[in-house]
Amino acid sequence: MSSDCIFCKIANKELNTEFIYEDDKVVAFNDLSPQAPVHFLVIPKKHYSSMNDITSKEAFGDIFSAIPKIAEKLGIKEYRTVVNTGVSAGQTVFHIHVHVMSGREFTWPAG
Ligand code: DGP
Repeated sequence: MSSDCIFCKIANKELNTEFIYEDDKVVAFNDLSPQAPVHFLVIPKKHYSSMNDITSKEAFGDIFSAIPKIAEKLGIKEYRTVVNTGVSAGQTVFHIHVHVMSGREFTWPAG
């Protein structure tokens, strides 16, 4: 837990954010600034500032194994996953999170 981290506060249930999924390792909630009709974030409960701080396979497994379960719960079969790592890549919240977006067409490469 990092005391000044907004996503730690969310994971710790300090901000009354509604979870669309929770297990013992991760939580998922809708993005405040959705970029698609479906846009949620999956975060580990444990604080890692970014992808670069994750050293265990388990952490990735916890995050990514939750995604298809959430997708099934929401009834989505096609979606884009994005992890921004570092300021130049668009990371604004320094607690690793996976964006999951669906419900529209996506272009490639992403801008
Ligand atoms: P990124 O730019 O990859 O670091 O994405 C951060 C995302 O987090 C951005 O899409 C907006 C979202 N976000 C920031 N603060 C909050 C918050 O307090 N609640 C929710 N639900 N989402 C937030």
